Amino acid sequence: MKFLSSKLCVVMAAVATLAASGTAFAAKDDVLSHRCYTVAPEAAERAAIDERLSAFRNMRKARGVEVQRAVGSVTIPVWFHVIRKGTGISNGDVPQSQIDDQIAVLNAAYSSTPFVFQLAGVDRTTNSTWYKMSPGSSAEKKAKAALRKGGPETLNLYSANPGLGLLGWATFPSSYASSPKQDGVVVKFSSVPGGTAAPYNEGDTGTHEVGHWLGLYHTFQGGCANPGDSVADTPAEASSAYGCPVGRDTCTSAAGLDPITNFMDYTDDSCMNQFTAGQVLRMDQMHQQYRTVSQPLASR
Ligand SMILES: [Ca+2]
Ligand SMILES: [Ca+2]
Ligand SMILES: [Zn+2]
Repeated sequence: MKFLSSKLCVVMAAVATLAASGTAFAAKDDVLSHRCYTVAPEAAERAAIDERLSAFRNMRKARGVEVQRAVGSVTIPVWFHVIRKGTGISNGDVPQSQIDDQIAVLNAAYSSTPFVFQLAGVDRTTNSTWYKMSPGSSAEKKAKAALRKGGPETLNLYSANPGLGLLGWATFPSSYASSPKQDGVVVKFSSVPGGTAAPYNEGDTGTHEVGHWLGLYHTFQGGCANPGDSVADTPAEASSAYGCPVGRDTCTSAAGLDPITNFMDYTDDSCMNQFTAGQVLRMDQMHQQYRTVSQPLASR
């Protein structure tokens, strides 16, 4: 997840507690301290997911099958659910032009990946409670249960106005099996291209949250310690970066400067502009493992 204004890097356990408790979350209302509330799985589950990906990679290599699918070879259908409190852009009624621009931003950001995003449909729901939904709230559960379309392969993108300076949050591919109806991405309505959430109004909240939806963690996941974000070619980073702090190096014992231009950090939209090859490979494998409706692992 991403938040509008931010000084703190939230420990994931604390995030889980907040997300699980609407009351605790609401009590944070005046802090405006975070940009993203996507909750990474616990270490043991992260390790199990990485083992599964590793087994998949090795099996494909042993069979001489291409491990990574070709650029642009996988179309992801996108349902865009506008949750508004009334008509007009100030009520969260994102116009079709901004929805089209958001899809274009996704396709540009993922142009080095197998994925192409194709708008399948748009619906508009007026509900002032859902409009303010926060991560883990009953409003979120109800909205998604009512609106979600498709299976694990379909990206359901909700726009709303969560407050708390919150820009967005997402679910991981591995969560689909246990919570299919909650699967998807939520973004603040004004974070779409041309929205009012500057400096987060170029649509990269969507890019970042879809990265989670395809199995990426934050670049600062795990801080300076291995396995960090489980991607080898993103330099380790001790904490989230904001603005665009060129030259930042929070893990001096680990090679490389902090990956501040990576879509999975917390920097300004104008600062983030890349996924690494390792992230692209991970997203491709996560998608094949958890979001394709084909055969189980053993038969591929
Ligand atoms: Ca890394
Ligand atoms: Ca470093
Ligand atoms: Zn995030």
